[in-house]
Amino acid sequence: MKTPQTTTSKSGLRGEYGKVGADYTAAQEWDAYTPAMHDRWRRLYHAQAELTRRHGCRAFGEGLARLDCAQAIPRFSDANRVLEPATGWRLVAVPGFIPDAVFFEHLAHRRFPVTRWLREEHELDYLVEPDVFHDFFGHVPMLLDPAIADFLQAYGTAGARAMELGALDMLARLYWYTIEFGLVREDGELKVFGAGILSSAGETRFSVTAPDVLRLPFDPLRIMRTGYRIDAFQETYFVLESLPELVERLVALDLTPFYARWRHTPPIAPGACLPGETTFTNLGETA
Ligand code: HBI
Ligand code: FE
Repeated sequence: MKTPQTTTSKSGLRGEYGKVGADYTAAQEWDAYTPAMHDRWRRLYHAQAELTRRHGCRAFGEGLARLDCAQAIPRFSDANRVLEPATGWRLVAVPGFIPDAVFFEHLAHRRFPVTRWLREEHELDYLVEPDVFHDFFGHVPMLLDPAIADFLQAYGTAGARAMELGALDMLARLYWYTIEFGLVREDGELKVFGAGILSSAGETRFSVTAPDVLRLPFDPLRIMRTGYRIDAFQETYFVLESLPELVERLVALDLTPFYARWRHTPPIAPGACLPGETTFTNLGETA
C-alpha cells in the first residue's frame, strides 16, 4: 500500500516507524494527543455514530456502546479491559500499515494492530491508509462479536499459507470484501459490518442505498477472484445472511486447490457481473 508519511502534526506520531519493535508494536503515547485531536475524534465519532445507528449492523451498535469512546481518542488499555474478557482479543498500537506477515502473525494470536495517529482536518471523510479512527471505530466494536473474532484469527492463520502458495492477493480480497467492506442482511434490510464503510460517512450511505451498485450474495470463492478499488467507493459489495456464516464458510474450505486453479488468472473486474448473478437492493431505503 502506501509508504509511511512523515508527520505534519505536532505530536510526531504519524508514520513514526523508528521506535517500533520487530513486531511493529509501539506505545500508544496517549498523552501526545492534543486537545484539537480529541475534539476531531469527538466530531468524527458523533457523525459516524449517528449514521451507523441507522445503517450499521446490530453487533456494531452493541460493540460501540460497550467501548464507551465518544468523548476522546480512547486508550487502548481501557478497550482491552472490555475486549479481553469478551472474545480474548487484545489491541496493540502500531505506527500505521505494517508488513503482511507481521499483520497475519498478530491476527493469528488474537492481537489486533491499531494505528495510533489520527487523520488531519482535510482528511475527515476518506484516507487510503488506516488511522486510529478507522482502526478503532471501524474494527474494534466488531471484535466483540464472537463470529468476527474467530474469522479474523482464522484469516491470520491462513495468511502464512497463502503467502507460501503465492496467493496472498486472493486471500487479501476476502478481508477486503468482508472485514473492510462487508454487508449483512438483518430483518430483510442491508446493514454494514465492514470497517472501511463504517468509518466513512459517504460510503456508509452509499453502500446500502445506492441503486446502481452490484450487491452479491456472500461467496468466498467469488470474492477471492474479484478485484477491488482502493481509491473510490466499491462497485461491488457482498452480502452475508448472518455473521456466523462468515467463519463457517471459511473453515469449511480447502483453499489450496482453489489457489492453484486461480492464482494466475486475472481477477474479475470490480463491478462486473457473471452470467446468472442477481443483485440485492435495499427496497424502500432512500439516501
Ligand atoms: N497493517 N496496520 C495494518 N492494517 C491493515 O489492515 C493491514 C496491515 N498490513 C497488511 C494488511 N493489512 C493486508 O494487506 C493483509 O490483510 C493482506
Ligand atoms: Fe481496516
